Order: sequence, then C-alpha cells, then structure tokens
Amino acid sequence: MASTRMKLINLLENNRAEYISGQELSNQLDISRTAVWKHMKQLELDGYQIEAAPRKGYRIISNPDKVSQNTLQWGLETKWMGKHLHHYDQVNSTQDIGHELAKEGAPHGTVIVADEQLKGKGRKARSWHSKKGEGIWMSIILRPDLAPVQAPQITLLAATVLAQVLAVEGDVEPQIKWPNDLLIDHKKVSGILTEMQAEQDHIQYIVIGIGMNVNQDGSKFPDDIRYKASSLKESTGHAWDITKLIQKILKKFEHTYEVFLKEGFKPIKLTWEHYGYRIDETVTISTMKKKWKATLVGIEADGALQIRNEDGSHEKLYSAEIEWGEGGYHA
Ligand code: BT5
Repeated sequence: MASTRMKLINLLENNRAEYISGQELSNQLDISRTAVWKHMKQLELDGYQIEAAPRKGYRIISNPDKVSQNTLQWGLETKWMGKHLHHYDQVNSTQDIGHELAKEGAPHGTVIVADEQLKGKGRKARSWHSKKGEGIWMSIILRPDLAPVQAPQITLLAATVLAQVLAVEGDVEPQIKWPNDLLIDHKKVSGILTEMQAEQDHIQYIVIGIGMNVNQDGSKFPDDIRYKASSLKESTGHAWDITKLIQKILKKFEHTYEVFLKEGFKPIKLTWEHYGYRIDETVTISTMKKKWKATLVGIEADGALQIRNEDGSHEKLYSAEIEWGEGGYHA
C-alpha cells in the first residue's frame, strides 16, 4: 500500500507542470482507476493539495507542511533506514511503540515518529517535554550484531549524527554534553534515550529515542526547564521544516552506522570529542564519596568519560555529577 502511494507521489511530483491522467496512473501503478482515486483522497488527507480536472487528470498543487508517513518517506534518500516508518499524531511515548514493534519482529532501521508525546521519557524515569508539532519525537529500532556492553557506542554514535546534522544544516555550533545531551549556547536542544533488549552476550534489539526541540519559542517551555532548554528556532532565529530535518538525520544516521560497522568506534570517538562539551577543560566532579577537580579528556569505547586528575592519573567515569560551570546544569 505504502509503496504504491510512494510511486504515485513520485509520478505526480515528476509531472508537476502537467496533468497526468487517471488511466495513465492506473496503467503505471497497475491498479484500478477507482484505486487511484482512493489514493488521491488519502493524499489529500495527508495535506497534499491535488487538482482533479475532468478529461485532463490530476496534478499536485502544493505539498503538505505536515509530517506524515508519506511526506517523511518521499525524498528520503536512504537504503534501509526508515524504509519501515510509522507516524502517529499522538502517542504516550515512541519508545513504547518501538518496543512493541521490535517484539513483533520489526526490522532493523524501523522508525517511529510522533507529532506529540503525552508521556515522553528521559533517562532514569525522568520525563521529556514533547509538545505537539514543535519538535522531533522519534525512535529507531536497530538490531546490531553487538554485545550488550557495546550498546553505549550507539548512543554516542547518535549524538555525533545529531551534532553533525545541526552543524551543517543550522550553521550553529552544537556541543555534546556527556553522556547524551546536545547543547547549543549551553542550552539543551536534544536528548537521546537508548533502551535495549538483550541476552547475556547478544543484543536482540535497541530502541534509540531522539528528542529534539525544533520550533518552540523559548517562553513556551515549562518553568522547570526554561532556563536550560532551547530550540533550533531560538538559536537560529527561524522556523525549521521538521520533515526535512528528520530525513537528514535518518540519512546521516544510516551513513554513520555503516562507517561504524566497517571501521569500528574510532571515527565516532573522534567526532564525539570534536563536539564534546568542556573537553580539555577542568570541571568539578562529585560522586557519593568525594568531590574533586579534573580535566575532561574524551570518551571510551564503553561509553565512559575519561578524565585526567590533577596528579596526572587517568580515570574512567561511568556515572558522576559534574559541575559544568557557567551556563551548564545538572540533568
Ligand atoms: C534525555 O533524558 O535527554 C532523553 C530524552 C529522549 C526523548 C526522546 S523523544 C522520542 C523518544 N520517546 C521518548 O519517550 N523519549 C525519547 P535525560 O538526560 O534524562 O534528560 C531529561 C531531563 O531533560 C528532564 O529531567 C528535564 O530536566 C529536561 N527536559 C525535559 N524535556 C526537555 C526538553 N523538551 N528540552 C530540553 N530539556 C528537557
């Protein structure tokens, strides 16, 4: 169904200047003229404006500005990422749907996108504010051939993907705050949540959740996050096309994932450190037992943060409170 509709959109898009007759479409798509007409009605529901002229045929007048399965898949230049794509107006959490679909056998690269989440999730049972139509609320199902201990690499990979897309598309300077926040001008624009189902030595699937604030006005954030959250619109001064941005992210994700399979974690590590927040700077760190000053050095393949203590010794941190300094904050 979806692929016939994609073909139909392609035919209409490629003939934008002219009408294309119902008969022609019916021949090319190998479906009845009634079926063509039903697809047209569906496209209209998706927000396409279609003109149907008697004896001439159909043509697209304008594309939708709303996000839908069709608009996301039309023009998506990927091989496997997002080829199975589910779009919802409203869900509790795209992560929950990701788990359900993965358990039912959804393939590697399945993508779930929602306009709004009622119970968006952060890490450690924190909540993620996901208002209607203002951001990217998306989960991706991956089935990597990796051991569970390597799962953090996928989170780090995702952060490099988002940073690179924003740097190119937004002409901004994103930074990745360990372990999983994307900041612009010290404020959180995006967060990543990685959840997995694994056996002892093998990952069955990973659901990687990406939340990105896109078109919110700063004043619209709830009080408790207003001082530390921002959106792309806030930082660039203009609204963004969410559909196009999702397509760019999926394409970059696919490419980076393939580089990761071929070349391992090293290129990801280097990119991460390039964008790493406060890398090479001295911060105050505290754990349950102590509080001390150290320099942030980079990341390790297991997701740990590498630090250099004042006596020159190196240490790996898996969880700690970091005082990020001016403008920074605790998650
Ligand atoms: C994260 O958690 O940053 C991961 C967020 C992942 C959200 C995506 S959306 C699609 C998918 N479906 C889901 O249900 N979740 C994923 P964490 O590092 O724990 O940060 C959470 C904290 O960030 C909260 O406690 C708030 O302080 C803050 N926060 C909440 N909503 C925010 C927002 N929209 N923008 C910036 N900060 C926010």
